[in-house]
Order: sequence, then C-alpha cells, then structure tokens
Amino acid sequence: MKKILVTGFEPFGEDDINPSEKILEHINGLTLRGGEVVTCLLPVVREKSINQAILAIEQHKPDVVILLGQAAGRDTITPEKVAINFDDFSIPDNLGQQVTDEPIVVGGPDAYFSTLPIKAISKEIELKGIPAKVSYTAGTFVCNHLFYGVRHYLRDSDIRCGFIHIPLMDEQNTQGDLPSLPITDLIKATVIAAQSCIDYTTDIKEQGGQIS
Ligand code: PCA
Repeated sequence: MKKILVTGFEPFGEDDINPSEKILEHINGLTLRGGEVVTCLLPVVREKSINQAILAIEQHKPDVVILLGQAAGRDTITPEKVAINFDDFSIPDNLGQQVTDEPIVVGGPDAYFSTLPIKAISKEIELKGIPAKVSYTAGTFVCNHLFYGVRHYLRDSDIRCGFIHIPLMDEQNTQGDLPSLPITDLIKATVIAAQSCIDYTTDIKEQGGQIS
C-alpha cells in the first residue's frame, strides 16, 4: 500500500474559497488501487507553508506528495514541471508579506523538477474527459515557493513530489469572465493524479511541450 499525501491551500487574495481546500474535504482517507490518500491544508504564507508541509511529511511518512493550488485564469489541470528558487510576489501572502526577487533557499539550486509522472498524469486525466497539460511555470508566488521548498527538503529522498495547479471552481466564477471547472471534475482529476502516481513509477515519454 502506497501512501499519497495531498496538500491544499486556504483561500488567499480576493477569494474566499480555494478549490484545493474543497478537494481535500472529499479525498481525505480515500482508498485507491494499491494506496490511500491523506491530506493536509496549508496556509498561504511563505515559510509556514513549507514548514507545515514538512511536518505532515514527517507525520504521515508518505510515498508520494502531491501539492495542489489554485491558478485563476488557467483552463486546464496543470501538473508543474519545475520549481524555481525565486520569490517575486505580485500580491501579499496571507500574513501580508510581499517579497521581491528573493531566493527561497539561499545558496540552493536554481530549480528542481517534479518527480511525479506529470505527462502520465495529464494523459490519464484527459482520457477521462477533463482538460490537462503539463505546465512549465508554477509562477513566483506561494505555490512555487512551497513546491521549491518541499522538493529541496526531499532532494535526497525516495519520496516523489510535485505540484499541480488547478483552475477555479465554477462557484468562484461569479462574473463568468474566467475559466472554471465543476468541483466534481477537480476532485476526479486529483484522484486520477494520485492513482497515476501509484500506477506509473516512471513518467511516459510523449510530446507535451509548447513553443512559448
Ligand atoms: N495558489 C497560489 C498560492 C495558493 C494557491 O492556491 C499560487 O499559485 O501561488
């Protein structure tokens, strides 16, 4: 039995819900084929998000860590390829911290890649009719910060780890001007991602990049 730790974030900025938090409510304790899901909700606060994720990893001792976060404006589920060692916040985090051009880990490598089977995850989600594609930027806010910090912590570990950005859920899209998906699809996509991490120990090799 593999243990999959899925983390989500509290609401931030103008939003009073975060779909990644809603997903956790539905998948905590879920049984997969050959695994189970545990969850952890994180604050949208730079150092605290990493520290609390590390505490959850130490507590649950998972085989896989899937970090989730909302990406308003995206219309697809996007497993992220890369975390960069760079904070440049366009809005303050939930503690009011707005940092510009600072490393996340002083002296750390410029970047880490996801160790999740991101192309397989995208393909499996798409096969179920939900839009998904690999993303090559996780931004420069708290999601990238968490992704980098947790990958740095796990750099010599067998625990696989990566980040998946998700679009808004329909209920957040009150003006109808941003892409969104039903929460049921976001939950389904997360479960498929978790199952794929059990089913694929290495990623598939299939074209998935883009020109820009
Ligand atoms: N999305 C933000 C931080 C928390 C979240 O859900 C981001 O993309 O950085």
